[in-house]
Amino acid sequence: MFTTETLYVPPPALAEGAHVAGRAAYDALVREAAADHQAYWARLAREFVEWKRPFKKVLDASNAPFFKWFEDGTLNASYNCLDRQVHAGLGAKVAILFEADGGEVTRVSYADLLARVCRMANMLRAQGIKKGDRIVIYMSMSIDGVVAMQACARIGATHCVVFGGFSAQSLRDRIADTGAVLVLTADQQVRGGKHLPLKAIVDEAIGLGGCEAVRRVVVAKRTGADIAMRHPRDLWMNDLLACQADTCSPEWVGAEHPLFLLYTSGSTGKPKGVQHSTGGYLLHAALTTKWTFDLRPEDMFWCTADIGWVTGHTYIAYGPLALGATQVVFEGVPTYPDASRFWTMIQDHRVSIFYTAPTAIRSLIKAAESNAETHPDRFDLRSLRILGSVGEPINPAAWEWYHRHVGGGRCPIVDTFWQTETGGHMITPLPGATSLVPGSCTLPFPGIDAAVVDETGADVPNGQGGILVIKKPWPSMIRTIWGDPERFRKSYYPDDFKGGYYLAGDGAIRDAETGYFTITGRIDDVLNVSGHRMGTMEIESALVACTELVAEAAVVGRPDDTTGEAICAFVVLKGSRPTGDEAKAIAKRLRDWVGKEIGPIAKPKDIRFGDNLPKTRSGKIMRRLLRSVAIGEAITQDTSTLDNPMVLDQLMHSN
Ligand code: 6R9
Repeated sequence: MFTTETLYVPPPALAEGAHVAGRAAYDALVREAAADHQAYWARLAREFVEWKRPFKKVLDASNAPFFKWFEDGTLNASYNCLDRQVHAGLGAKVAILFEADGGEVTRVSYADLLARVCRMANMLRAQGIKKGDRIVIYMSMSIDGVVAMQACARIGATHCVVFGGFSAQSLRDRIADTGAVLVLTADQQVRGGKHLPLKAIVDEAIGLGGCEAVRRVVVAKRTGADIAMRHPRDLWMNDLLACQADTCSPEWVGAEHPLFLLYTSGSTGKPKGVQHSTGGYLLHAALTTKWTFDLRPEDMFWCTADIGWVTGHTYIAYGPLALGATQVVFEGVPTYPDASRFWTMIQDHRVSIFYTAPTAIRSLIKAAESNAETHPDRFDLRSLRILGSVGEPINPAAWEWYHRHVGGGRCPIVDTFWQTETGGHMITPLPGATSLVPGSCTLPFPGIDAAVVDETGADVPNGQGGILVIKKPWPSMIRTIWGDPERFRKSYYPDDFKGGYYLAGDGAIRDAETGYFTITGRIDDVLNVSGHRMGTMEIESALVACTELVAEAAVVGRPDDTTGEAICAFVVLKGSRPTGDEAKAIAKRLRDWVGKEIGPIAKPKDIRFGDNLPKTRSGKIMRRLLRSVAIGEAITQDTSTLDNPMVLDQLMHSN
C-alpha cells in the first residue's frame, strides 16, 4: 500500500543521537518487551520514577480486567515532577514560560513552581482536604491551573479538571458524580480578547443541585471582574495563599492511588469518569514524553492542548515536568490577534518541539490561504526539530503542509494515537527510529501490544481492516470508571469479546508491507469534532431535554474539511414540521440549548426537521441512512425495511 517514495526516513543526525536511535534500537525494545513484558516495564519504572518505597510486585492480574501495577510501591507525583528537579540542580531552570492571551510573558523556574505548588497544597490542607478527597478544577489555561493539579497530587487529593468550555449542566454532572468537596476556579477566563465567565458558571452548576458535598469554592483572580462571592462558601485564592508556607511535605501514596479522574464521552449515557493511577500513569507520561518527542534538556517544548483534556494532563501537567523540561503554556487561541499566533510564538520563544491537533493545522491552512500575512513561511521557525499531531486522524494533505511549511521539510511529525483511557501514547512514530507515512500513526510504542482483530478476537491479516485492541495490560491504562466498575468492564472488556483484550473503540488497518497502523475511525457512536470526543447519545439526550419543543432526535457525524467531523442532528418537533425562516429560528434555539446543556463544542452544525425519523418496522432509528442523508450522498442502502420512506425526502431537503 505504501510505496517507498511516501516514506520519510528519520534525518540521519537525529537517528544517531536520539533516545531511541534507529529502527534497530526500536526493534530491540519491542523484543525486550515481548520476551518479558513485566521485566521490561519494571526496568523503566525504576528508571523513570523515583519511588519512596520501591515496588516488589510488578503486575497483579488476579482480578482482571482491574489490573494493578507496582501496587506495593509508594511515590508522590508532584515530588517526582518538582522536588526531583530542584534536587538535581535545576531549581533555576525555567519550568513554564506562560504567554497570556494578550501576549504578556511570565517565566516560572522549577524552584518557583515548587514553592507555588507547596503554598497551594498547604492552602488545600488548611481547608481540610485530605488524601482521597476529590477536587474539581474549573480553570482555563494558566500557571495556577497547572499548580492546582500538582498541588492536589502533592497531598494525595484526586483532581478532576473540567474544560472551561463546558456548561453549568456538564460541570454540575461532574461535580456531583465525583462527590467533590472543593472547587478551584477563577473569576473569569480570557480567550481571544474576550472575557468569559467561570465563577458564575460554578455558581449556576452548584445551584442546579446534587453538589451538596462542595464545602468551598476557591477563586483565583484573573480579570478582576466584579463577581458574586457567597459567604462563607467562596474564598479568594490569593487571600488564602498569602499566609501559606512555601514548603509542604508530600503525601506518599500507593502506586494505584487515583491521581485524577477525567470525564470523556462513550457511546451510551453520560460521560464517564476515567480513573487513572499515580505510578503507572506517571511512568508512561514521562517515558512517552521523552521517547516520542526525543526530549532533551535544552528543548523548548510546546503542547497546545488545554489542561481540560487528557493531552493537557499528560503532556503539560505531568510528562514535561517529570523530565525537568522547559515548556510553553498558552492561555489563548491560535487565531488571536490573528492566525499567525502559533508561528509568532514558536519564533519568539524558540520552540523546538511543537505538538498540536490536525483541526488547528487545517484551520491555519485556510487562514494562510486567505491572508498571506499569517502564512508560516513568513516566520523564522528554524528552532523547530520535532512536530506532533494528536486527537484525530491527520489527513495526508494537512500532514504534507505541516511538514513542509511549519517543519521546513526537516522535522519528523509524530502522529500519536492514544485516548483518555490509555493515559499516554499507544501507537506513534519515534522520531529517530521510525520512517513516516503521512496519515499513518505507524507502530506501537515499545511495550504496547496493539493488534487488529475481528469480532471473535482473532488476528486479521495485514491489509485487512478490523478492530483495534491492546492485547496486554500496560501501566498507564484506565483503572476503572469512577463509581461504575461494571460499565468499565462492559465498555473496554466486554464478555462477548474473545481474547480478554482492551477494546479501544476504534477501527484500524495495518499496511501489508510495513505493518504500519492507520486508524480508520471510531466503531461506536462517538464523534470526533475538532479533536473533541462526543457521544451521539449525549447530544440526543440534550436535544430531547428541550421538552417544550423536541419530540425525538437522532444525531450522526459527517466528514468536515476543518473540524474532521461535524454534528448533524435530525429532529422531530412536538408541533408541526417547520420550514423556511421558522426552521432557521428553531434550529438556532436548539443550537443554543445544546450549548447550554453540554457546551458550545457540542452545538450541531446542521439541524434538519422531519415529521418522523427513518425507522425500521421494529422501531429502530436507521442511523446509517441518516449518515448518507447528512453527507448528501445517494441512498444506496436497502430501504425496504423502512417503515416511513417519505421522511427521507423531507430530511434531505429540509435545510
Ligand atoms: C488523546 C486523545 C481519543 C480518540 C481515539 C481516536 C481519536 C486520537 C488519534 C486519533 C487517529 C490519531 N484519535 N489520536 N485518531 N489518529 N493520532 O485525543 O484522547 O479525547 O480520549 O480521544 O481520538 O478515535 O479513540 P481522546
